[in-house]
Amino acid sequence: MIKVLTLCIIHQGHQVLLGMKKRGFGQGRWNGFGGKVHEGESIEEAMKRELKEEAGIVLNSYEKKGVIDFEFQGEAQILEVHVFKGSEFEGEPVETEEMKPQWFAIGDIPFDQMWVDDKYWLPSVLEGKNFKAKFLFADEDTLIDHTIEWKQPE
Ligand code: 8OG
Repeated sequence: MIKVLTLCIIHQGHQVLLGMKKRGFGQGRWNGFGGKVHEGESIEEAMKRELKEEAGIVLNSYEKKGVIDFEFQGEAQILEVHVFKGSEFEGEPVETEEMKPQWFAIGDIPFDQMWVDDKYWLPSVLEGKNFKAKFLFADEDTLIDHTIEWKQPE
């Protein structure tokens, strides 16, 4: 079974906007904004809806950067996460029930308080690369294997 999710990292100049996840899957970690794609919704619609719900902002410009398949050993479900990089938006990021937003300088991204896979792909995505990746986890803190294919932006 494949579960389709979105993830959007807002990147402006030398800064990125991340949110501290306050509940649910990934709680206690900094991450981009995103979540499950609902039935009848496109992936891009879901990505924008999640940014509004989780950070209170309306996204005006973005690019698709890649897709990551996450597998947890012993589990049949694959999480297919569609990754976007956003730039222009309307509104001020606000804390919501799910996320507490904060700007980080690119050199100060808190990788040790993020999903362990992020350090493998996020720096290159911020430099402009596109990609497709697979990560196999033993549990939420332990990565067993991964492959990353880098692509030229279309
Ligand atoms: O709806 P929910 O909050 O459960 O969505 C999970 C969010 O977390 C969604 O935006 C996808 C994202 N996500 C994973 N795994 C990983 C990961 O390993 N790294 C990052 N950066 N985000 C992830 O589900």
